[in-house]
Amino acid sequence: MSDPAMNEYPHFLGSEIEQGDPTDALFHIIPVPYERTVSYGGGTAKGPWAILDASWQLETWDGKSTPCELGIYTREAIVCEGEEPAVIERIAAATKEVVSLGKMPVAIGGEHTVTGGIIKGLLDAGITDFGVVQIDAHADLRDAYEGNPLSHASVMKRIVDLGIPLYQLGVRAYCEEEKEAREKYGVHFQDADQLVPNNITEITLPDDFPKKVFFTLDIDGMDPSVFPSTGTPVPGGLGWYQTLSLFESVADQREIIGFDLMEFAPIQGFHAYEFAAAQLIYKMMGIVQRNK
Ligand SMILES: [Mn+2]
Repeated sequence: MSDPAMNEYPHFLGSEIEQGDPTDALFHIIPVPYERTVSYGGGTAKGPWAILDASWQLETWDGKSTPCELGIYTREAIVCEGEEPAVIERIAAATKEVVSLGKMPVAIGGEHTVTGGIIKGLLDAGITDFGVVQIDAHADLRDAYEGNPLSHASVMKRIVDLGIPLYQLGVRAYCEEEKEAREKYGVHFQDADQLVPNNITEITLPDDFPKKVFFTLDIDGMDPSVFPSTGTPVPGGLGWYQTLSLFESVADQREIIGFDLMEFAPIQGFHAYEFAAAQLIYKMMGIVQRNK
């Protein structure tokens, strides 16, 4: 990170593109430096700034196409001080605004709790016919964690509670309560112990899975050898190409209505991870572009 004073957030890919009119940009980056319910290591509040800063090192050509041709607008970072429900409301309001413009929210966390706010924003904007596909090391299906129903370990429980269909990929740490929640709510999943040893790079969504998908990427779903820069790393995760291929297989089959990258906690002095996170977001934009 070139400047630890994080008052001003750099615009995504600001070295190459102007921050234009929001109505001209498909992708609306929403930085959410929210960090509250840390279970182990900290630092996710610094994730958005570090990733945006690193995005200045990206090439506009992602190897297959030029995603920034669709326009990238970086919104003001969400103010994350105050009571948790108030912050969730602010995230939801920003998301609703993006969706109401007919644009695509791309949120950068912050802890995974943030995704609950984005989902609320989609619902507030009147979108109800969507499912969520999640990459994560953890199921995040506890009803509450350490007494907190707004914990990052409960974010997917809040989502299935709303009746939203869920497909989990890469999970390798979950408790009995979460196993029961999977059964009760009919959660679809392919865990890391199936995906990684068999190098599975595509999935087939069930026929009755909604046509619109919000894709949430908890960076700890990927292997710590790729991304050690996260609060609760677990070995045996997804690789770089595997993650992108899985995302692409979902984008092939469904309409991506937004995505996020959560739980990235920069490690000072290790720029490789920040750059990798920025590139991952840009490559996901490229996959969206090529599957439109
Ligand atoms: Mn998570």
